[in-house]
Amino acid sequence: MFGWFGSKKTPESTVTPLVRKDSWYQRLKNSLSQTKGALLGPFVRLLGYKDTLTSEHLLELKKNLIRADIGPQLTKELIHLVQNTPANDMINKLKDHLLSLSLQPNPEALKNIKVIMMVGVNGAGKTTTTAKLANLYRDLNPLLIAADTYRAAAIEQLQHWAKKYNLNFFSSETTDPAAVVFQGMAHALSVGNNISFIDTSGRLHNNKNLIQELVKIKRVLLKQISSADLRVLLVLDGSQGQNMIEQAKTFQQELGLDGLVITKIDGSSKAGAIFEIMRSYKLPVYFIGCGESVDDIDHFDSKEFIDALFGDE
Ligand SMILES: Nc1nc2c(ncn2[C@@H]2O[C@H](COP(=O)(O)OP(=O)(O)O)[C@@H](O)[C@H]2O)c(=O)[nH]1
Ligand SMILES: [Mg+2]
Repeated sequence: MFGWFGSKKTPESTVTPLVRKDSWYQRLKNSLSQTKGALLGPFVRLLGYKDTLTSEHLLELKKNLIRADIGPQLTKELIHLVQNTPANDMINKLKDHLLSLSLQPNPEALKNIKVIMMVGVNGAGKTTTTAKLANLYRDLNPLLIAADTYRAAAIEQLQHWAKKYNLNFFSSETTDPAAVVFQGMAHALSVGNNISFIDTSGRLHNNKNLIQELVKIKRVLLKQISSADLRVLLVLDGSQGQNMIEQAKTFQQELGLDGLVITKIDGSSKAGAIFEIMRSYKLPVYFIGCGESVDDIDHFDSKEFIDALFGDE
């Protein structure tokens, strides 16, 4: 099982902008339909065009915002914002405010990335996302590094994706994940993989010793590449709602994060929580995952996300 496979050829290291799939917006809309349903409950459709929102409307809206897991603080803020607002203005006001809280990486900064390290709790979607991203960046001759040494099954899971989608793959018999990463990066640098994606094992965010292992991996990586080339991304299961906030807090404090990946926004009505996380921790969302297939991922575009959430009609 251990070893590597893949191409030795080094393509030109020009970073080509990723081609947006036409169907992505539609998929995003479908995936967010449950959160949208929670957010815009039936009363919204019943509102007369120019009605000023009454206290009953505001109460309904408040329930909806809580249902979509927007969180108590932001709910309060949004309700305050739309008081005395005609109904036809309400959605635009909500959208504008959420847009003002949203953070996404600067496209220029994206071009520097040489290594993306995934961290997060068990089951958040790290391994799946690692593979999806390598596929998304396949023009850059990416390398997958299997550093979840706790479970042989995790290495096999990543290897399976690599074989299926013809992606370069590295694993090692070493059980120390930092050593695997060091070897993997040395391999990537010698072979000429322009970007590497590192899968790590799941940590309970409250297990400080395990998080220290991630700190060690990061330290080892920074001996091989500069911090400008590294992104440490916390993978969050979007169906976890407000629980994501606590995870972001600990990983940010203990490890230091560059951004977030939100997975499983399909099948969840709690995607609203991501706004509070962006605001509280000043962390941009890099990618959004909306399914189990290899192409169910794309860059986070806050305007597109909010349009998909509220409807762009
Ligand atoms: N519906 C859905 N399932 C996902 C998504 N991302 C991952 N999963 C599933 O979530 C489960 C856990 O994913 P995995 O990548 O193994 O999580 P890890 O423990 O963090 O590595 C798997 O069954 C994945 O297929 C997503 O965006 N949508
Ligand atoms: Mg995994």
